[in-house]
Amino acid sequence: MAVVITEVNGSIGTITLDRPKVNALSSELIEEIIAALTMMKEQNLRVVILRAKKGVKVFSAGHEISELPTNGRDPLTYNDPLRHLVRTVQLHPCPVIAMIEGTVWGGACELVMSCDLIVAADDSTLAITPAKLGVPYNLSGILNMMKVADMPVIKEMLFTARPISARRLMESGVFNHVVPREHLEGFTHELAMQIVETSPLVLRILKEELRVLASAHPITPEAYERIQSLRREVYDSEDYQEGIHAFIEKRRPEFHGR
Ligand code: YZS
Repeated sequence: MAVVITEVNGSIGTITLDRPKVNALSSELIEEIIAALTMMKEQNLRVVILRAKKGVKVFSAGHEISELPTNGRDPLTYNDPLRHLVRTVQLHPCPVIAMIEGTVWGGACELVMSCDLIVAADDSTLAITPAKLGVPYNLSGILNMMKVADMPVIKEMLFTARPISARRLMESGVFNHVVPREHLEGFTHELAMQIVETSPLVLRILKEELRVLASAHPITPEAYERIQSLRREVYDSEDYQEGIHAFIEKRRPEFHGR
């Protein structure tokens, strides 16, 4: 059964997440989003809209938690499906607009923050939750979020793991536009139409220039290895196991710092 709905309307492609329950980003869902993006690239579409079904309570609950490893492996390696999806969106040749209704969690926040523009309903929220689940988020993922949110806001989001309102996300530059739910589709379509009227060759190079410049944060091999070793301490810890198991067992985690 397909877990995304793909539509093409003129030069605008729409990818609608349609996985049962809460659109958790399973490898199956991610494969289908990537396949839809590939098809839209081959068709030279000018804008892609990434959305959930109209009226959802949860836009996406983030990484499929049952697919996070509990056998001592790094949960967010370079080849994890979520990492692959984020890179595919960033490298997609035309703008990708995230159109958000409902709540967005964990890795799905990084996904929408890696889109080029975000239009959100006024009651939507983002919650970045690795500290609630015990997951040592990876460096490029943190950088992707730092690129769009002010440092005080990204710190609050990471350190509290609490949902942040659309209003605050708008103020801190994460969201481009916040509109009432009933205007979300129309507003996003208007924005997409403005993009369709521009030069595709220029947009493609502008997007790539911005991606390359925003990612220009060199670190030394020693610093990278130090961070990897600190991350490993986390995914090898009892707290990591506790975070995942507490979610599965539907209880609050008890973290002990070991
Ligand atoms: O009980 P059933 O079988 O119906 O399943 C429940 C949940 O277990 C399931 N579900 C998920 N399954 C896999 N992966 C998920 N991320 C996930 N989230 C939820 O969906 C069914 C409905 O969930 P309920 O909790 O009963 O529904 P509700 O009370 O409406 O609450 C919905 C939310 C989304 C608020 C709640 O399920 C929730 O807090 N989910 C976890 C959100 C989260 O923290 N996601 C982050 C996942 N981790 C990542 O993306 C990163 C790797 S990290 O950890 O670094 O942030």
